[in-house]
Amino acid sequence: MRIKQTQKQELAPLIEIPKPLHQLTDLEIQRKACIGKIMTYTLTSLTNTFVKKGFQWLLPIALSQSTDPLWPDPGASIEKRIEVDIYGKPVRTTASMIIHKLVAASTAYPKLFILSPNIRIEKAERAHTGKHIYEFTQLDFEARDATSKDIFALVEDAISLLVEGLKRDMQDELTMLCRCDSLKIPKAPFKIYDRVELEAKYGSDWEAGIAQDICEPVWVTNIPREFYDFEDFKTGKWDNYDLFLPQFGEVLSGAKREYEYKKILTKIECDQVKKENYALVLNMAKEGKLKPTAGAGIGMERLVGWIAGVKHIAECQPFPRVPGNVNEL
Ligand code: ASN
Repeated sequence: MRIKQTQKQELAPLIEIPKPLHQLTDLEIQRKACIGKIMTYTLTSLTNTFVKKGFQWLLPIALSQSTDPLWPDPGASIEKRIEVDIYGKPVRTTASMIIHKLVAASTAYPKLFILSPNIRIEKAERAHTGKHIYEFTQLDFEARDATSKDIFALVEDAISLLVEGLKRDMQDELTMLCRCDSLKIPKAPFKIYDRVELEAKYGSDWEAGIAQDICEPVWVTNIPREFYDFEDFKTGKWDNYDLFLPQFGEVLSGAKREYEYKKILTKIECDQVKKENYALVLNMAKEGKLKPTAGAGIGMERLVGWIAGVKHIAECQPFPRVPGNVNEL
């Protein structure tokens, strides 16, 4: 069963907008430096974990004919999609590298990850939610023949190792950020909720509900959204997942992927997404060259925001990208 999504209204709590670097006081610069060190540690730890587990590190791209449609998506709030012409062809700025991941994981890179800048021009009314920025970085990864369970285990391991390391090696920084005691090493396996049970409990704004109620990371599965996530047409269940963090909500989204031509075509048509933007993936699927994969992307600013206990995730950016706020840098 396919569900038509509509965009959600949001009641945003007023969270102060982080200032650009040149306006910070001495104390604020110290805090910014601590968050920067936590970001460096986090990037090092996660990329080491992926490399050790046999993932290839790919470099990101910024302009492409095909990018993530970000539709239908229960959390969508895209004000503008950036499209420019180069060499007489239209290209879009990267919304996520999901399409590239599917092709790469099906061909030369069976296990891959990319630190990928994603541009999503969120509505300006999201400036004060504390969890939206219009440019962010994902650690986006994909593995051929992996299942959702494999991805859960991989992510749980990576995050537990990271927090364990931070608590061992970054005590001064965590103390300065008042997170030394409150940051706990999450216990694997993380709890798993079905989106249907959360809707029954919290209603349509289940994402905010669960983020407020949890004290540690939890999985949410079965979320109707973009065509590339696997959907069982018989049961209407989606084999996909989000990882939710206290306060910040979704820090990771991913799925087992569709790879069968007919299913992908049906879903693209039903979503009214432009078929011509996904011709390459459709052709590969038609020729049986698209392989079963699973993967996800971790939002680095939200992850570090949770670790550092920030109010607004733009505090984790050297050059804040707050919706509606364009700075010189
Ligand atoms: N990175 C996500 C995934 O792997 C896609 C996204 O960010 N929209 O499913």
